[in-house]
Amino acid sequence: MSADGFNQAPPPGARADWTIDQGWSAYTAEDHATWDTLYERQAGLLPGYACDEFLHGLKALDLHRGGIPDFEKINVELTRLTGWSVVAVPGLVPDDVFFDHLANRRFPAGQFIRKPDQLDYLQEPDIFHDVFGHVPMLTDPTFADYMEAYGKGGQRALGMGRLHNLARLYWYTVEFGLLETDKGLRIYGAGIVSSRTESMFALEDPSPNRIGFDLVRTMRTPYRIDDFQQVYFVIPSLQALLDATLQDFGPIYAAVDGAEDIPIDAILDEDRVFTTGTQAYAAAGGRLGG
Ligand code: HBI
Ligand code: FE
Repeated sequence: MSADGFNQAPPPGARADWTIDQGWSAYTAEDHATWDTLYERQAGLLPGYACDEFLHGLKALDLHRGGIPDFEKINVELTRLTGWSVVAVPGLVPDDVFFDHLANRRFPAGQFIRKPDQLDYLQEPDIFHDVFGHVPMLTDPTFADYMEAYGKGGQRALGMGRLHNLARLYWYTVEFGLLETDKGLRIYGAGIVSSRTESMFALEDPSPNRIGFDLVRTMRTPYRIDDFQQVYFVIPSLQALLDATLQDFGPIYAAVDGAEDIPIDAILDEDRVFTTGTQAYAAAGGRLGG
C-alpha cells in the first residue's frame, strides 16, 4: 500500500505536498456513471452491514447525490463537522507525505476513478475507495480524532523505523475493521465497506476468524493484500480504538519486538473469539482460485 521511501519528489503537475486540483469538471460521463454503478451496488447493501457512523456520514456529505463528488462541495460540511478536508492526489503518496496530511486532518484521496472493467478489484485506491470508503467515517468526531492520532503516530513510527507495525494497525482497523454493536457486528473499515463482496464475506462467511481487537495482536499479525482477509479484528467502540492509539507506543513496540509474527489464521488462547473460522475460502485459493 505504501509508495516506498520518503522525501520523494512529487510527480509533474503536483504540488510539494503531492496534492493536485481535483478538476471536477474534467470527469467524463463514463467516470460519473462508474461512480453511480459502484455507489448503487454498495448503498443498497449497507443498512445492516455498515455501522451507523458510516451511514450518517454518507448522508451528511450527501454522497448519494449522484456522480463523482466535488471535493469543494463536500469539504464545506466535512470541515464544519470535524475539521477534516479531502484533498486530491494522483495516487499513492510517500508515507511521510501521507502521515503529514492525516496529522493535519487532510485526507488524500485518489483523483482518478477505476475503469468499467475494473469494478470489482483494483490495486491502487481510487476516488471511490477513498471517498466512499474512508471519508464518511471522518464525519464522526471520535474516528476523526483517531485518524489524526494515527497520522501523528505514523510520523513518529517513520522516525523509529516502525512503519510496518503501524501499517498492520491501519490495515486491521481503518481498512478492514469491524465494530461490535448491540445489533451485532458492523463494518467501519473502508476496504470492506467499498467492496460489496467483502462486505458480505466479512460479516457472514464462516471462513474468516473474527477476534477482539488488541493493539499488539494486530501489529503481530500479517495481512492479505490480494484477497479477502483471513482474520477480522473487532473493536468494542470507536472510543476504545482512539484510546488505544493515544497511549505511548514505546512499550507496544517493545512488546512486538521480541515476538514472532502470529500466523494469519491462528487463534490464540488469549484471543476474544467471535468466530472460529473454517478458513475454507483461503484453503480453496480464495478469489484467485475461485
Ligand atoms: N497514499 N494516497 C495514499 N493513500 C493511502 O492509503 C496510503 C498512501 N501512502 C502510504 C499508505 N497509505 C500506507 O503506507 C500507510 O497507511 C502505512
Ligand atoms: Fe484505503
